[in-house]
Amino acid sequence: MIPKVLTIAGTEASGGAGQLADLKVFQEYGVYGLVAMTCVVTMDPNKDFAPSIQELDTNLLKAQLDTAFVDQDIKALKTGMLVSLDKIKCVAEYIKNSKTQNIVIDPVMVCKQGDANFDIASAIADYLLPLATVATPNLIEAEALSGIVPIDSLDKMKEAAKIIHEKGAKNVVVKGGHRLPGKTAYDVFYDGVDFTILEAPMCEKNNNHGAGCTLAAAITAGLALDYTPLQAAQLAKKFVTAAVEHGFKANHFTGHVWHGAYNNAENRMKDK
Ligand code: PXL
Repeated sequence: MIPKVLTIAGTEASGGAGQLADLKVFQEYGVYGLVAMTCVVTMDPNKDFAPSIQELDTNLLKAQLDTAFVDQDIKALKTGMLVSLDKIKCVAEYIKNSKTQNIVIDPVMVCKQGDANFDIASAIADYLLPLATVATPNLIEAEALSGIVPIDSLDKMKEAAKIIHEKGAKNVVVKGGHRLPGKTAYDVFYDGVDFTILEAPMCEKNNNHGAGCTLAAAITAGLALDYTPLQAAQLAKKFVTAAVEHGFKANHFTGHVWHGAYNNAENRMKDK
């Protein structure tokens, strides 16, 4: 049976990040993607592509989760932008009551206007980290979750990973990606005992919108295929590195990763 994999996150209208990235990654991994949408992110071409977030009603999120969990056969799931305290609590309840064992928490902290990021960070720590098979903070999120500020070295990434593990995540991947200076893109994997540094040459081109979501989605799909968390993270690193290397100018404001790069998906249907 093809494993079902669910993303509980926001959609992003330019196509590179959020659930759009997740679903594209799931398809590349050969798993069956489902979506429960929390919000719609749009960018305004008349305001330098400034993003705005429209949150969906929490009852509509619940209805989507009821649909997705109908037979309790979701092999793995991922959370992304959850926007509000209300939704974080709702999603935590559904995860706790589900039979799904492979839970990836991508602690996206952007929230609707009015809520402090601090509230979102502490709600993610309280309600979601204890449920995480793997948590995948980027450096900013890792700073908010660990209190280590700034995280500007591999050692500090390791320290933050330890604290986030102590808050309940069984495994932690701190995504350094392109944010640390130098010629190598580092991520730190920690399972509570050992650290594994994931590395790839830094890509100079900067077409990396969607990279964080892509890495987390790839880990989720890997867990659904029965890779261990470390194996899933290592394969995801290769997958996202290819996606960044083949990133492209998706519009005149942003450069996106190409989610199909690892499998050369652009050639799949040619000459058929
Ligand atoms: O931080 C990545 C991200 C997650 N989810 C949604 C997004 C973005 C970034 O643009 O739009 C919906």
